[in-house]
Amino acid sequence: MSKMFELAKEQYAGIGVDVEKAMELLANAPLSIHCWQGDDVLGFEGGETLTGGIQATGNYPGRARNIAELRSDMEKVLSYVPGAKKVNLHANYLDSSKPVARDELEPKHFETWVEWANALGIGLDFNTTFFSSPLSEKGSLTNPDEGLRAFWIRHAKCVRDIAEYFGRSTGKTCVTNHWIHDGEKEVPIDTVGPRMRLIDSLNQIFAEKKNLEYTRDALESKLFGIGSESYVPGSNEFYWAYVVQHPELLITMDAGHFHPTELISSKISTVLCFAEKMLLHVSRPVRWDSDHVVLLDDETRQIMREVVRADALERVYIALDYFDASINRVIAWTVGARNARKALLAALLEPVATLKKLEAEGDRSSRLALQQELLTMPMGAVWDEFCERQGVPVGTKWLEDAKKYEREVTIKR
Ligand code: RNT
Ligand code: ZN
Repeated sequence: MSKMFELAKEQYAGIGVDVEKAMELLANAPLSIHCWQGDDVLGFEGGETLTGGIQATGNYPGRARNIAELRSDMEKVLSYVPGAKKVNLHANYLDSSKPVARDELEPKHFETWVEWANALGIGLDFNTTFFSSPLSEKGSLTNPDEGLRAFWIRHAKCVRDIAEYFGRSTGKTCVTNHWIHDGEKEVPIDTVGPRMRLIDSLNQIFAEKKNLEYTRDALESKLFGIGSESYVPGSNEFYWAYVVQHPELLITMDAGHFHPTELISSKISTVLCFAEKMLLHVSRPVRWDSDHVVLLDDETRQIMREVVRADALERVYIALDYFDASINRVIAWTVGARNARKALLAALLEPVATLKKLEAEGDRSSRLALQQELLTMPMGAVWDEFCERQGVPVGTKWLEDAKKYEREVTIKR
């Protein structure tokens, strides 16, 4: 144990914070690390373009081109990020030598992922993949063509079966996120029709009840995308209403899916008043849903504070969602994941009971003063100790290793 940590621990104890307890909670709170930062969201169906209103910009060398490369890169990232982890897969990351239609996906196409996850002792999360397909150019679950809409309903059903298999065979609940890119560049005349079709699609997809121990389904809303600037049927109020009517489903809130001045941190407590659980996509929008690497910025910190202050660590699934192709992808991945963890640590190092007491007593001046003092408390020493105990590199050591991996592996691709 470092001297710095000992001193930090004492200083936190002085304001009523149990550092050991905070580190224990941090170690056990799973962080779902998305697979798609490693290959610019392309997946392994052989496609070379990303469509559906999202974009990975940049062409830094070293993109993972196959499953072996992606797993190798992810193993690096996992080794740099302390605490419990899950890996979040998309349905287009199947392992198959032959092409498989998205409505014909089966657990067997993801068997090697389960073996990989089990060898690492981590859980898997999952996602339907509606984007990057010629069959969803005019939409997926809202598609006016009944044949195509039925195709995408079948896709979602396949994904739910695979998710259940993930949960059963890893022993860890698989959280499955559903996001559709459907929407319009201009406001259509009929704004109700697509939404009614979406309701019908969801009703069909979720008609079969799954074992909630193995899998939970979540619906991700969005305000707009590239090419769907004016109208998105799967808006926040749409899914929120649907989820409230179907309490076994969860709402997903992505930090980049609202108006630029709207913050998901301010919405968490409302969701928690009405829903058992929820899913977060921790991301960073810069002027639009740009999916920049997560920083240790005010909003990321506020998101984690809201979760911790509401005592909701067990109720909020925390997943990452960003993709930057303009810098070293392993480093981008790691920076965002470590930042999400650091933000959670900062939240766990708050004297929440004291702050709530001050608030209840009406002492808003002390509440403000204490919060501001907290900002310069020695969290870094606790973070380093946490990394040390979790067996991941301390400080910038991981960066040296990541640069070495770049020189020896990714740059040669
Ligand atoms: C898109 C959504 C969605 C995707 C991933 C790849 O705006 O945020 O979560 O980023 O599914
Ligand atoms: Zn998202």
